[in-house]
Amino acid sequence: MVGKFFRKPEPELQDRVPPGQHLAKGFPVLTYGQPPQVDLNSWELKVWGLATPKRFSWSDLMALPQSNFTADFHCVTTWSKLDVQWTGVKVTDFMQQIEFDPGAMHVMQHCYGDYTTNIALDDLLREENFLAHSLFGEPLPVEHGGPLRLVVPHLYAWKSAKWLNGLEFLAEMDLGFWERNGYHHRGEPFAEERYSTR
Ligand SMILES: Nc1nc2c(c(=O)[nH]1)N[C@H]1C(S)=C(S)[C@@H](COP(=O)(O)O)O[C@H]1N2
Ligand SMILES: [Mo]
Repeated sequence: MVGKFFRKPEPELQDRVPPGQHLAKGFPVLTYGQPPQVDLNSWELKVWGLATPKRFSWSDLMALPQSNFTADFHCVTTWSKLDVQWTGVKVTDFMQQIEFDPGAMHVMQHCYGDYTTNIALDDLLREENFLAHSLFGEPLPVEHGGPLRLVVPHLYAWKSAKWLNGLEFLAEMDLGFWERNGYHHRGEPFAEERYSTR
């Protein structure tokens, strides 16, 4: 589909656009259900499971090293957006605060509004991943996951939980919301891991 909402990538960008994807015009919003409204005073990010339990308040999070990120964003419904600019905390910097068990291999992302998505610990710990609170220099709009979302650029965007509220460390893979509803457990866009093969 090319037209009002999509365009074909320029040849020099083609290797950044995974197979079966088109470039979106603008930045579409993809949410299952209603976006939750979360007040910064009561906001928290919790860690539990195979890790020392911990709760981060908004000021705890803002006290961590802050970085700018430019990343490509690929939704499994076939739109991609290149060079999205975000500000937030590198996952590897955040993880300096976390003590997880050697047996932890997977993580369930939990959100305000009950969305979940699973990720392998190795996929979470990559250098390019981050927790974002700003988008193109403005506070992250609610519809894009504000106050805080995870961004995992190397996987389809359903793995980038909006309104992130918890990280549960697990020994075994468990399936999140879309993964239980037919989507691939990992979701690597260049391998077109769209649907579950099981
Ligand atoms: N909490 C939550 N996170 C979510 C979703 C959702 O419905 N709820 N949708 C996912 C999907 S399918 C995509 S493509 C991206 C969309 O992010 P955007 O709305 O900022 O474009 O968020 C992901 N994270
Ligand atoms: Mo998506």
